[in-house]
Amino acid sequence: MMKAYEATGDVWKATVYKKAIGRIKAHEEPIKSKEEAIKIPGIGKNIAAHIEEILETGELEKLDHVDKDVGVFSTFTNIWGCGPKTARQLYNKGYRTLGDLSKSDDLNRQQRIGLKYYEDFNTSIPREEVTALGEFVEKQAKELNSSAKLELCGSYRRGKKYCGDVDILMAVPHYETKEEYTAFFKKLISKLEDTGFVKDTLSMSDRGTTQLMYLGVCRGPNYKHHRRIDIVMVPASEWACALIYFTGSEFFGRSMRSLAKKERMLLSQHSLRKDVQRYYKKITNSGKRLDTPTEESVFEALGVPFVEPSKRDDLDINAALQ
Ligand code: DCT
Ligand code: MG
Repeated sequence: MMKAYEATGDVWKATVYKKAIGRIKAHEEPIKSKEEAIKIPGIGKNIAAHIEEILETGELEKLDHVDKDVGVFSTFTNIWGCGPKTARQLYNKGYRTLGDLSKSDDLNRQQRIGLKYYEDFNTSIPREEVTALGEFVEKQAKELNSSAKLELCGSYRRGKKYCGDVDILMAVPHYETKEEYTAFFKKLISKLEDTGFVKDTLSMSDRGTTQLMYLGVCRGPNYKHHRRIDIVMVPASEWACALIYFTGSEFFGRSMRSLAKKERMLLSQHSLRKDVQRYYKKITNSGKRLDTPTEESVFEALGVPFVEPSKRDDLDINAALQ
């Protein structure tokens, strides 16, 4: 249903379903009835009724009425780098299948890579494989600099058994100037290419900030599938705030930033700042940067108890405090 509404451009309804999907995914227990469903925040009467119908009949009749072309749309949006807008454009140009697209000039370089690994990218990664891929990168990094630090983030750090991609955060203590860690990072990526671990590169950027982000495709030495890998390199002083950001969930991160705002602070993937002045949405004084060597120190400065990564899936830190 979410894909259907995305296809028709009904952003509002798509968001309602997206939110519900997130809540259902994060729900620890199997949902066995409409009554159980409706107790979950973010699940309203309508979606609870859909859940009941699926539980009782194994199907959702409303989906049958949804345009068949939605199938094409969702196939296209499952191509890495292809969002709803591109999917609609491709559809309007007459493409209907992945086969059609493979002969087309209408995809950009990244989308062609997305298409090439379509099956693999749409297959989730068992936790053990993420561990092994992380260890491989760590070994290569430590060969370049034995004090290199690496942490697997995202859904992996939140303890999921299956992950959508591999998210790695890296820093080398004492490498604070951008030249130092950029040189290290470039060497590392070349090494990963030379060893045959990295198969394709989607992008490498610094987004004009202190952090470098590599997006690519890798395959472990003893593994069958090609996997999406993101590696982010940060100056050591930004480690803790970057760790909170890349661990997610996106929802949790957003709630932490809004908590900081209430405390007249500013939390980003770079740092935590205090005594921040705002005029409506505009920051008029960016205050003073706090020294936050660890994740714990960030929670402490915000005045909230530390939250284990495994509890950050669907947690709104503001609501948890009340
Ligand atoms: N993130 C965020 N806001 C975004 C995208 C990402 O805060 N718009 C952060 C939180 C999670 C982390 O980056 C990694 O992102 P993903 O890999 O997209 O999410 P994930 O939680 O690791 O889930 P998946 O298993 O699907 O990769
Ligand atoms: Mg991830």
